[in-house]
Amino acid sequence: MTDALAEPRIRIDDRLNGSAGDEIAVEVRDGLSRSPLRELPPKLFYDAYGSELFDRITQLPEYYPTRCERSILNRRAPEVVSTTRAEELVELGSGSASKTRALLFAMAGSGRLRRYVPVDVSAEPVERCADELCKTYPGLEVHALIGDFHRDLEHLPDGNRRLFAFLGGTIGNLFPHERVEFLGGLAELMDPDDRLLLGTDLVKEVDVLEAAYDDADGVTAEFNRNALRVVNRELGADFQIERFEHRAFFDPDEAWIEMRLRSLDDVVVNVPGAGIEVPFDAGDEIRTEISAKFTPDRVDGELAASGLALDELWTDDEDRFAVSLSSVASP
Ligand code: SAH
Ligand code: AVI
Repeated sequence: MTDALAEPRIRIDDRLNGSAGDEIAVEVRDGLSRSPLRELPPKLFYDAYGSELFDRITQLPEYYPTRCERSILNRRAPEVVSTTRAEELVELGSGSASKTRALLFAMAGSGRLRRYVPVDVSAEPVERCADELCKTYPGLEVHALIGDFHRDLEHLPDGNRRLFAFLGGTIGNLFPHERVEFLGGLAELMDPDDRLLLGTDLVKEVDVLEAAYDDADGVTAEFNRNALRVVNRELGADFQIERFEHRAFFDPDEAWIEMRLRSLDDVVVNVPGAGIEVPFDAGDEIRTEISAKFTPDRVDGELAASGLALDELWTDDEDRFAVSLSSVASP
């Protein structure tokens, strides 16, 4: 179902359109029935409140990824735009698109900026930034896709010389098999003139990594518990949110951060909308997110395994974060 805001250059294609609840019910039932470790999908963090919390996280002193990626994009945007000659920016998991502005600014400067296509499950930040961007760039069209990037990319509008951007390290929130499937699907969608700009967080000292996911002000803890708040609201569950403790640790074998919620009590949680009752012993945990950390070689390898060829890879001054540019590999 397609919908338009007051501004005629903005088009919002809402693929969730009321169906999000049914899908969440299936995902929550599967995830909370898993043994030995229960699981919830990380997209549950991002209702309007969770998206606001994420924006607060990006400003925390401990959370380096946003600052590092922004420094790379600010420095490299002109080069990205001149080498790709992109006319259209398709951004997956765009959120409030704060770092994307450098790319749009450079595209506008080249005289080629035509359309911005943000894709996100969270409608509020996307609608807000569509309005702002149309005011900033008078000729820009915004075609937003509100949906799940695992499922809804077939609804992307056709386009020419598209720059796909998947920033923030969000690719690391996918499990390895999901990453290859996701990037492979993207490679199939891409034309030879399209490019993928991918942000990946890099492996580094464990204390730096763990502090980024367990900040002193407890914003990340609140963000993590928000998944339970969403399950309570969407599925009528009775999680006592404050009785679940935030945990974040680096797993060196998997090279990922895991975020979990640990029950402080023996309790049975009812989730009527998913048709389940979930028993917890005190100390039992739910995994809510992985956030994989890469090496440049691993980025190259995963792109190649997905049918993409690495053209460039840039890091920030401290080598904490990488942004790569790739294209569809020739057969
Ligand atoms: N790109 C931004 C935001 C990253 S936060 C940045 O770099 O700062 C991750 C974003 O992905 C959120 O806006 C969230 O709503 C969105 N997201 C998470 N899972 C998603 C999914 N399965 N499909 C679509 N969007 C998703
Ligand atoms: C969106 N994603 C890349 C963030 C990350 O760092 O994995 C989500 C996040 N989780 C905790 N803090 C931020």
